[in-house]
Amino acid sequence: MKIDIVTLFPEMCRAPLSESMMKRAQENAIVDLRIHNLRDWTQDRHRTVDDAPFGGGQGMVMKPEPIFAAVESLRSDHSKVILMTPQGKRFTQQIATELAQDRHLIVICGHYEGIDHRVVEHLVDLELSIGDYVLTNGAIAAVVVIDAVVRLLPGVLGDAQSAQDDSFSAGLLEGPQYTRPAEFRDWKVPDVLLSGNHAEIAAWRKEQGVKRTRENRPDLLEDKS
Ligand code: 5OB
Repeated sequence: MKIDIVTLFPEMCRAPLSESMMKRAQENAIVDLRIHNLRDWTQDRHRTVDDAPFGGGQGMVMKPEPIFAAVESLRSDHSKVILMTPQGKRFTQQIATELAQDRHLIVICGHYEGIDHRVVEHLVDLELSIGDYVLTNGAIAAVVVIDAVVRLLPGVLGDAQSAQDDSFSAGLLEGPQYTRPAEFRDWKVPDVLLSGNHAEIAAWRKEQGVKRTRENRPDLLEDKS
């Protein structure tokens, strides 16, 4: 998969996308990731990327010209153009799975005040938000989406099964995990996990997953009668 990120803050994306699985995916040529500075597509001496809003109001709006120039220079006929914006559709594991099927993603990161709407109407295929909170700009949101998509690409995860079993893929949260030592500061690991009874362990984990989901994420249980 090819991924182009277009941002005003390339350094905000660089480090998190250069570590761990993202690093290996690039070294193994599973993903070809490029991070671009939107200012490279400006034409004026000041490299202007934003301007005051028509109709008045606070803040600045990102100008359309550099964004159109960037996407038009990067895209081919199988590109999906994504805009990171708080007004977008909420990003989910389902959407990550769908995006993992694409050949080329172009991810545009706006700043929080907004973007000329002609970009949304005439250039963008999909507007994505990562959740209901304010961020200073879309670069960190883009990193979240790219991390979630790239780990699903064939050959990125060591264990093919682990993508399947994760929280959200299963529709429930995972239960608690423990490792050595079996006793730490008087707190013991639940006996069942040391029992060697795999059926009982599986049942316990399922039950704990349901309990945790009910406590922390009741919304995940709601449509399931
Ligand atoms: N807040 N998702 C939640 C977002 C966001 C802010 C963004 C982009 C995606 O840009 C300011």
